[in-house]
Amino acid sequence: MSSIDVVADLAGARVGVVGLGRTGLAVVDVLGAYGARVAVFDTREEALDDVRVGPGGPVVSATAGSDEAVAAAVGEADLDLLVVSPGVPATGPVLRRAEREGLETWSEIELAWRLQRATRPEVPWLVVTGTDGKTTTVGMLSAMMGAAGLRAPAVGNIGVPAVAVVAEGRADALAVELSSFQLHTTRTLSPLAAACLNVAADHLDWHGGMEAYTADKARVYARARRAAVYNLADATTLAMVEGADVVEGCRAIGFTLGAPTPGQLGLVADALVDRAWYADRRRAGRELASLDDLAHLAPGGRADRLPPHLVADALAAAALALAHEAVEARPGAVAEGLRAFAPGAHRIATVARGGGVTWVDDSKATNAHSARAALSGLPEGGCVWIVGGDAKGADLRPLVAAVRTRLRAAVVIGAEPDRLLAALEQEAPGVSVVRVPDGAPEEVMEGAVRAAGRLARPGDTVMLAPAAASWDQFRSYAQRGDLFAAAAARLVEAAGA
Ligand code: UMA
Repeated sequence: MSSIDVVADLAGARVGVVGLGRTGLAVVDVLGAYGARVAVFDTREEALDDVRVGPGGPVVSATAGSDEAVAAAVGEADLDLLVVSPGVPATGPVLRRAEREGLETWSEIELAWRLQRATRPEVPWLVVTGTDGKTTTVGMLSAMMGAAGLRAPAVGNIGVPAVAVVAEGRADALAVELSSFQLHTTRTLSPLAAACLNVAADHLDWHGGMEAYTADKARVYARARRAAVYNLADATTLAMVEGADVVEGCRAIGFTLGAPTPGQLGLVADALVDRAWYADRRRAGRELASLDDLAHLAPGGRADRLPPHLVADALAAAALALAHEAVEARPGAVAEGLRAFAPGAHRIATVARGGGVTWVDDSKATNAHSARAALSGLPEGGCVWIVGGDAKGADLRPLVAAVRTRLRAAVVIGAEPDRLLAALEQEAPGVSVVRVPDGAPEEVMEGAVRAAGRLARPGDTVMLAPAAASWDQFRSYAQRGDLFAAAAARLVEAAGA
């Protein structure tokens, strides 16, 4: 087994790729372009259909089998390097076997970073992790850098493998969303600026526990060069920064929904204010943007209904973006970027309005934290909440208790709703609850939307924020959101007619 340090060593090297999803297929392409001989592995037989094995291509062998079979095959393949997809668990047989064999193991992010260093080292990475809000923050960050004239695509866990974008070689900077999965096997990344937005229990089975999950999130700050951005409302993120091995001169910058002190970005009345990068920060702050620049992201387009977490995301994105000299030279890019930022589909997206009722799709709220964040911006008693699905074993009582004052009513979906119904009965007595019978995806959502339409009063918001994965009744959270939007639009149209 030879050792692989730099991308140049890839020519002729034997590299294993585990997982042939979006990440693995992009990795195979890049490895092929650098002359590696690739052995691919997947637990799904059908996944192998997506690669061509044999002479003329980089893939020299393909193996499918159980986790254990894949681990054994990896161990016996005489590899120089292994690149694992994010889904391959830290505690599973593949990574354990690789460790036992002393096999160098990288995430796709590690490969992309090494490729970046080898090809265009001047291109900085600005990176974001956290349990919630990272996709929004990365989108805002990318938009801010774009407004400053940079080609700075949003890549990573957001759905675009970084390695493919680096291989294209056209970006000036990258706004990179990193999951804890990706960070686990990322080893030399040295970002210009890094943030962990918050930490709450998630993916504990993948990591093997909360401590391991937090430790992997903390890796985001390693070797940060200019800024390590943390959340004043989440002490864990500050502790991560304090414990991080950053490059000398790297600054710790906090963000807060309160008034900022020197070294922080925060909120003063309705202004997003910088007292971290601003030269005169000891005496004063500078206004970067106002809540109006975010109003298009609020239910019904109203700045007074902005969920607080979106403001926090915007402050974090600004703290990161200003680490780049092009944004620092043009701080107006922060407000401009926020105005230009369009959230991804199914994230607090207003999909219909009629009869004074606003219909909001936050199907992306697949856990309690994001559902709570979505509802927190709504006025008291004004929300008809469509909730439920595969809660992944989570206890939803604390969520129900936290949002009950917002609720007019709850419409419960999900194949096995008993625990959720009990949580509503216990924590939100007096709130009307309608249960939608199990059925085909279209029937379930049609039933939910009709029920919500009957319960909502003028001025209310109907919010699809399920706090659960969709898999028990829908193909994906995207399908769940699409069906909601379509049914809401039909209902509004029918009522108008
Ligand atoms: N596979 C194995 N063995 C395993 C696990 C998976 O062989 O132990 C195979 C599967 O059979 C499948 C392939 O690997 O063929 C799928 O790989 P993957 O699960 O790593 O998924 P990708 O398609 O490569 O997508 C990944 C991220 N997925 C996960 O982290 C689970 C995507 O994040 C990301 O957008 C994409 O890379 C591009 O970088 C999704 C996600 O759910 C959105 N992320 C989690 C989250 O945000 O909470 C972390």
